Amino acid sequence: MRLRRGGHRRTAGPAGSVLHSPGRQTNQALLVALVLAFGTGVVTIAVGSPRGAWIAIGHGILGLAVVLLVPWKSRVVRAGLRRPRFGRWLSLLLAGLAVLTLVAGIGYATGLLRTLAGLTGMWWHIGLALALVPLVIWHVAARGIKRRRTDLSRRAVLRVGLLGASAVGLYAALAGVVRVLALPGGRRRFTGSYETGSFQPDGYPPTIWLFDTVPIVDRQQWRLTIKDRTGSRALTLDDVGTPFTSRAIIDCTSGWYAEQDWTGVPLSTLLHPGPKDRSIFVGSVTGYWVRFPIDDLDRLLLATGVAGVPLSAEHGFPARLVAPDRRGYWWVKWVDHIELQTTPPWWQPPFPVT
Ligand SMILES: Nc1nc2c(c(=O)[nH]1)N[C@H]1C(S)=C(S)[C@@H](COP(=O)(O)O)O[C@H]1N2
Ligand SMILES: [Mo]
Repeated sequence: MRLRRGGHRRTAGPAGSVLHSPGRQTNQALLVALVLAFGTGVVTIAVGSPRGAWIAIGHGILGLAVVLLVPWKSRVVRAGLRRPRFGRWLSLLLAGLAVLTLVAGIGYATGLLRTLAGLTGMWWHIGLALALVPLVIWHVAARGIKRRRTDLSRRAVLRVGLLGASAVGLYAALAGVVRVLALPGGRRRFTGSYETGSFQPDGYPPTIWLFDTVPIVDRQQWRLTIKDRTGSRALTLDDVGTPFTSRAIIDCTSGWYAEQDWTGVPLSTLLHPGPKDRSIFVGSVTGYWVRFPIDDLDRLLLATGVAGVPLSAEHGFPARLVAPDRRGYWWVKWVDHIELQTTPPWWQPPFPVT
């Protein structure tokens, strides 16, 4: 017979109930909180406009619910460690990484851990969370969680409510501490990002999503290929047109944002949509690309300069996209082709893959 979590329910947990298995309930609550924290975390990465702020707040509350479950889970873990089992070290690794993920998340949110080993606390938080995914899947598959009818008892619902309310309370208390102690965390944007190098052409960090390298683009050789209702044409940098200035915030997933005055041309002056066009494909010299809904045409800018000077190579010379209210990974650098397409805007991976 395989031992499952439910197997050692006789170890009394803090709830001290004989009727229920505190271990099993702790495990179930923890799994649900972890899955929801992960889901809201992924969505928070994509949130760029204040309408999505509640997702980031929800992510914080769910993370704190996980924190609140730590004392309960450590009892379960201690009981489990008494019997030698296969995968014990993997489980301990999982526990260690989970704690570090929480430390990095809370450290970055409060401002107590802005950077570590040259990488932002947010970067660590995301990296550790991704490393946890296979471990959690293995752990649940190997140990299992038995479901029982009592799982949805009134008592269980009460406990979940209590946990939720405590997590909200802890979130509010933490926000209060950050404010009273004037910690840097109080100055974050709703996305969780910190201000870095606004209004300076080189004050904000050049950032690569995953695997790109900075291309050195020759000004004379560079062409912007445009495809729209009127056909296809190639523009030189001079053809791109009269600069126009627009103030917008670039906000990167790695946890920084910068407000800048961008100079460039509105995409709507470069492209002429046909009646069936549904998306705007923007591609880089490097192969990096994203697809916008056609309705974004009026908001996008093809920038050639920032803070009064031409873009540097790292920041996208000769031309990069400015996509207000969208996170940094939409702001394609080293743009060399833009096409209006009938393809639906959702026809792309949820995040760029290069
Ligand atoms: N071609 C290309 N464009 C890109 C990226 C990339 O890796 N390749 N990274 C994106 C990400 S994740 C961000 S946050 C911004 C960063 O812009 P910056 O380097 O000017 O700060 O560029 C975006 N544009
Ligand atoms: Mo980014």
